[in-house]
Amino acid sequence: MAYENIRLEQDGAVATLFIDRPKALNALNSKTLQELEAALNSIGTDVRVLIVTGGGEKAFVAGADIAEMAALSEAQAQEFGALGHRVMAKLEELPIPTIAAVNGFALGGGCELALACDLIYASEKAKLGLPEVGLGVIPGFGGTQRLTRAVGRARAKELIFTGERIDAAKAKELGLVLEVLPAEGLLPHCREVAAKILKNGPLAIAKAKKVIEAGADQDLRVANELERKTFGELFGSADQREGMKAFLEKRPATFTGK
Ligand code: CO8
Repeated sequence: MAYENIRLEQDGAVATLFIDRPKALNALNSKTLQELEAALNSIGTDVRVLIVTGGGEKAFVAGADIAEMAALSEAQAQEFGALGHRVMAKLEELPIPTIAAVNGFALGGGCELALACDLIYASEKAKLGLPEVGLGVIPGFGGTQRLTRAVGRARAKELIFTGERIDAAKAKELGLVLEVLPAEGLLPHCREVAAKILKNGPLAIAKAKKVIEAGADQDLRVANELERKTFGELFGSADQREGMKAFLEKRPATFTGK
């Protein structure tokens, strides 16, 4: 499918989604969010890792589109927020690992897009932040919740109340970003991580992601029960039989995701 503001490329089992509207620093307007929703819905079972990054040199995503938002009525803002939340939830709930390659500004909705990914790597040029209060609003695509879960309440409050932009090194110190890479090394690093993931059982990875996400907001006993049940269920899978057989036969496993 042809998109105007995004690009979805696939190389084997790894897809890369570019938010590609560099003239507006990849700001998320309704059209871009709708295209993102369509692209995420179109991802087939042959894709086993998704990398999300920004087109152009400067930005991952510089936020929701302020020019579009400025004139929204309250009802329209509710709709716009719901669309953004749908996209972030869809991304978060994909049954495959998602990697944000933060190649520049990741502000407001851009930071929230990265936060909806499983892993965040950043280039040395990256700047992250949630500056919404400076515009008289609050983060509206999940930032108040996902940032808080990622870095804790006090740090999230500090970043949200000050609206301060932090560099990649600071973001790593806070645990928001996993690694900081030179700009030219960012996508290759994400692809290396993807290659490591691809060696493992896809069904096991999907289940691990689900258990981590579903368990995170639960009481530890309930969450551990979810793990116990899911662990047992995997013994009904072809991947479990193949993974363990391959180990015993001292050969690499050939997983089918079933
Ligand atoms: N929206 C629209 N256009 C943008 C945005 C944006 N978020 N960011 C940059 N642009 C545009 C600029 O207007 C400019 O356009 P033009 O060339 O036509 O004037 C172009 O991109 C280049 O930007 P700059 O000239 O400003 O580039 P600089 O290098 O000088 O500055 C910055 C880069 C620091 C990133 C600066 O552009 C900036 O501060 N951008 C806005 C950052 C921001 O505040 N983001 C948060 C937006 S609010 C948000 O994301 C809320 C999410 C939830 C919404 C929920 C709704 C219900």
